[in-house]
Amino acid sequence: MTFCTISFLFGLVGLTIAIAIPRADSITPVLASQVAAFKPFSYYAATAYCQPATVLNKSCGGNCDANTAFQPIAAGGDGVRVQFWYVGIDPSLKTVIVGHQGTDPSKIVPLLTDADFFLKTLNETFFPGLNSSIKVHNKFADQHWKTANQILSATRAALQKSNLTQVTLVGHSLGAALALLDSVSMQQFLPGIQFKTIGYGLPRVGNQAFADYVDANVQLNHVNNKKDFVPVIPPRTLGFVQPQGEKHIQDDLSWLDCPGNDNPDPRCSVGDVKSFSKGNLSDHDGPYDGVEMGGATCKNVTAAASTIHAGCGVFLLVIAFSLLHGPLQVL
Ligand SMILES: *[C@@H]1O[C@H](CO)[C@@H](O)[C@H](O)[C@H]1NC(C)=O
Ligand SMILES: *[C@@H]1O[C@H](CO)[C@@H](O)[C@H](O)[C@H]1NC(C)=O
Ligand SMILES: *[C@@H]1O[C@H](CO)[C@@H](O)[C@H](O)[C@H]1NC(C)=O
Ligand SMILES: *[C@@H]1O[C@H](CO)[C@@H](O)[C@H](O)[C@H]1NC(C)=O
Ligand SMILES: *[C@@H]1O[C@H](CO)[C@@H](O)[C@H](O)[C@H]1NC(C)=O
Ligand SMILES: CC(=O)N[C@H]1CO[C@H](CO)[C@@H](O)[C@@H]1O
Repeated sequence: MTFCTISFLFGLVGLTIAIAIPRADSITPVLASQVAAFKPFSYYAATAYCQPATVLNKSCGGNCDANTAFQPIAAGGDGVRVQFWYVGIDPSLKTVIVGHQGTDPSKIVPLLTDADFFLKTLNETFFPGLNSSIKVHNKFADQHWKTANQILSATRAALQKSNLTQVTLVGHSLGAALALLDSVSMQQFLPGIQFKTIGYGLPRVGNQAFADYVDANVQLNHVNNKKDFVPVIPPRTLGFVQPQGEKHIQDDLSWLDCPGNDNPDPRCSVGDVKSFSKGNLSDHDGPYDGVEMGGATCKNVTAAASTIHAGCGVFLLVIAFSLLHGPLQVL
């Protein structure tokens, strides 16, 4: 063998190792300034839990008060059959904001609608021209249809009124899943507009083809808090895959950037939460850099909504899932 051949072979081995052991090294800290930049959007995600009327007149409590520049445009949903949503303008952040409510435990119907699911093709009406191999959680898709048209027209109105060219979609839990579906859908109808999506405790929404599409076309960040197990359900064994963009909050409250799909490093959700017994549902609502999600933070909601923790909803969801599908393997 010539020196050249040997070098080449060593090169190949090196390359193979580099490919085989990819991600652990590339996990990097999220800088304090970057963490701080999430905060207004964390307040916006929490705001989506509040009653539309109180979002529209900015009396929803601390989460509304935190974003002083916010100008509401429209809001809707009943929190039972249709998750709350709102659209508004933030001139200081120079973006239109679209917020989606997560699973509110005080509303039993959305809980049950989360329980029995499968992967299905996206509806051509809202996702024109997308490859039919792209599939998502049927219940997320069904929730998305209910508000897609209203939110699209409110977003158009907000863009016109503000003359802005950026839309940021936010949500927590189920709300993060809806924000992600909305971002994929709205891009088809609003060419020339820049979209950003920020999810908190985002569950897996679709299959590998969906994750690939999101990775190529959506500017997504999803923040996972400590041992919250929602980001690792539904399981990969049922064909669900997380898109890229994970930011994982560590036990010491530092944030790490976890590249790739379902990064298995122990500092990222998949590696950190290998099974339900290793997960902690109390982490689902946060705090995300001090911001707590869920209806409990809203002013003037019903007594039930204000006292039950949003995490209970996910717990019931998991119980319902387990009853339907047998014991759940996360990986
Ligand atoms: C905001 O709207 C709610 C619901 O309609 C109403 O009860 C409340 O008085 C309003 N608050 C303000 C400050 O206008
Ligand atoms: C797609 O959504 C539209 C509007 O909601 C609905 O009428 C239609 O039945 C849906 N198509 C499929 C294939 O589910
Ligand atoms: C859809 O995706 C599949 C799998 O990635 C691919 O084989 C197929 O060519 C795609 N179809 C279209 C119309 O792009
Ligand atoms: C709106 O924005 C465009 C470019 O983004 C600019 O050319 C135009 O002057 C703006 N119009 C108003 C009324 O601000
Ligand atoms: C679960 O998380 C909560 C809130 O972060 C914490 O107080 C509790 O000690 C955790 N439980 C376990 C078993 O780690
Ligand atoms: C929107 C709304 O009803 N706001 C009220 C919430 O409750 C406080 C006191 O409990 C009132 O001061 C607000 O006007």
